[in-house]
Amino acid sequence: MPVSVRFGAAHTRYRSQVGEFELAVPLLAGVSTEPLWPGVLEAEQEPDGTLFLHGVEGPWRCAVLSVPLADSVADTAHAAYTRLLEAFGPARGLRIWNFVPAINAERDGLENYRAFCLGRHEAFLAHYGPGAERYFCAASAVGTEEPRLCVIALGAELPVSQLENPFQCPAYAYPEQYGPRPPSFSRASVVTGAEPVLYISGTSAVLGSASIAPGELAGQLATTGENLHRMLGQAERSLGAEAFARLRAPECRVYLRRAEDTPAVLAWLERQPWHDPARSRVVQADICRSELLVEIELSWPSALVSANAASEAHVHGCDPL
Ligand code: 3EB
Repeated sequence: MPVSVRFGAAHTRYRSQVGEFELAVPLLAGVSTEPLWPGVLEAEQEPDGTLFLHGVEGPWRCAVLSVPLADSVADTAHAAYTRLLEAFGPARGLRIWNFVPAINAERDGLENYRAFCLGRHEAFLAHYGPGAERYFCAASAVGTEEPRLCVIALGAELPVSQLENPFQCPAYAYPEQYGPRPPSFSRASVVTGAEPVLYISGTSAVLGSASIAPGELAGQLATTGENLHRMLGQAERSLGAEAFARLRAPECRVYLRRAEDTPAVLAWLERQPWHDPARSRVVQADICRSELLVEIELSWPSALVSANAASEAHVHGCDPL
């Protein structure tokens, strides 16, 4: 059974009978679910409260870890990423969604997001060694009220291209003022093919490495829109104009710090050329930098979420569409 993410649950849980991974992230507007995975995910509930889901469909990989917070967010992130990277083996990262507990709160003088970045970065370095940034993929990192770190990861045993935004400093090269270790992600990941897969990372009002229009929604939406536009341009270059033109409307997820900004965001979304209300949701989550109010991601998982349908068609002797 295909698996979707569902927003608006009271706490994190996997409902295998309906194929839904529920997140305790409030839904503010739009569609409550989003397709994640074409097939079955095996679920393991461990004695310490860890929930581990994993699946393989052809070249595609999925691993989900929801872990109770250990002594430090850095250690929790390090352990979770070490496990995920091991689970993926030779598969490349394609898209990682992170939900970090109390993301802007400080513990022992370090903001939880920065502690998360520290643990994540050390785990990537330990796994891949120098040059690990070539393995960073599209990602997002936002807050959650639950005292659990949740990491949802997709990978592929295929060539995955990682794209950057020429108007943004690569996150792995952010200066130290943003934390002791930089964020480990690329601005977009692409798998080319008859049906391409494309994930544009959580995108915010960041130019170079600086936050634009701190605390001001309209200004942040304008810059975020420009960054998304540039990433669409990068994706078009990577896929080629023809394949890019054939992409259907993307899944859109908006993370919003303040619920009261929902009407303004919905009005803005309606003006975006890529916007499809049937594939769009706005959720409440704190953003990794405390001055940021909004983060927006676009996903074209089509080949991935239809992989099962295609392989079933194959088994029954008809050509996949
Ligand atoms: C930024 O551009 C905004 O730490 O994985 C966006 C996407 C952001 C992913 C992450 C952080 C992450 O730096 C924040």
